[in-house]
Amino acid sequence: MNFEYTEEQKAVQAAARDFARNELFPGVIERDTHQKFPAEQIKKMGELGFMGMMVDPQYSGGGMDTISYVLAMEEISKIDASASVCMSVNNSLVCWGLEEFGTAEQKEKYLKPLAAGSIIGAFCLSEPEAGSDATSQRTTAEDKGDHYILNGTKNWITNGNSASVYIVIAQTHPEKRHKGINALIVEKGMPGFVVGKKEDKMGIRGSDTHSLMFTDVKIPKTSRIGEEGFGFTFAMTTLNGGRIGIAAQALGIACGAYELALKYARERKAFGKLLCEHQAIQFKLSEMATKIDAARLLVHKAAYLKDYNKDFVKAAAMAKLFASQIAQEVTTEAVQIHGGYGYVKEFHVERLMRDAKITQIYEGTTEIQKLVISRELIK
Ligand code: COS
Repeated sequence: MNFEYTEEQKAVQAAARDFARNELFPGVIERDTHQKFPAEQIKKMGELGFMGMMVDPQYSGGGMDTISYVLAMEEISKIDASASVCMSVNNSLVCWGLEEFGTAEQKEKYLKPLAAGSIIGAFCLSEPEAGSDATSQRTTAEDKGDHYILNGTKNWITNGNSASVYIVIAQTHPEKRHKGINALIVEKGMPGFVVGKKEDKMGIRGSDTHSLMFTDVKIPKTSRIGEEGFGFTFAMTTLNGGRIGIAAQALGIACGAYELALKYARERKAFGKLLCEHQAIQFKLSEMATKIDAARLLVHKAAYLKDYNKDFVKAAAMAKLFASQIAQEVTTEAVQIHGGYGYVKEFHVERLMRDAKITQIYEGTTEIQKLVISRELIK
């Protein structure tokens, strides 16, 4: 076993760290307060190759491995989880899904600009009545011969307004249940496609989360991903990989909060000595650091399995389950170590604590991860 990163992986990690500190850190509180999408920063992330990291260079991607991707995700998430969720969705749901299952034309038309970061993508599975219960899709894609007519509503869509390309999951043959579902590529501006209200969220407030409405949107069959009825398997398979990105995000949020707490504990005095000289604080820091290391091992194991084309479904679900749980615990302790300062915005840890919660909900709740893991255990 080798726990060392390659020179290339270290370079990616350092580049992501520098970018996060220099470009994302300034303004992160303001963007959170005013729910401002980091559009300029995401554009720069595209130019630096962070939006299509694992995509083959022939489609304008970085051709990097999943370890490099999770290292970058961790660094960006330490500073700005709103930027990192945009990055995660674009990389591991939209680009990966298109590269793996798209046609040559779809890759040329959509994957290239998405991987280059010149446009952003969105992945649209959740509905008002279908979150965890993803087979119960109410959005319909009626088969009209050479095209589909799309009708329905999608909810809580990351990059909802800022995206140009949307992968929309919809039901074509309800009697076939999940085998009647299709994944369709929808472009912003298509007649009948309306971006709905922006959600006012507890955390990741800089990210752009919207509902989407489709009324008689005409989608050519050439925009379907995979064979007729492949849509649900497409969504599940894509989410398996997406969970590695969100696990890395949770890890980064935890680590960002821990680093701030450690710095604070080294500087602030109470009862005549530094906080870090008090055993109560030392024990907290020890537990936080141990949890972070354990989460990182799970995240990297899942990434490693994916890179070596081994079955990573259980590993990805375990990584997301654990990393999102410790993100909650570590960020809460980071606020505690900061005391009153931790409860105000300028010390950053309260934001990280709010941001951590979503990692237990999106791309499969904690309960769904347990379901996925247990199915893998007993199958
Ligand atoms: N990877 C690949 N395929 C999977 C899968 C996975 N993790 N989980 C299920 N599938 C496949 C099954 O193999 C089955 O296909 P076949 O009939 O061809 O074998 C199909 O999907 C339906 O599975 P199942 O019958 O188990 O469906 P259920 O409704 O019982 O459960 C769960 C499906 C709960 C696993 C699924 O709905 C799910 O993952 N929900 C969470 C969705 C999610 O993450 N939502 C967040 C929104 S995106 S931010």
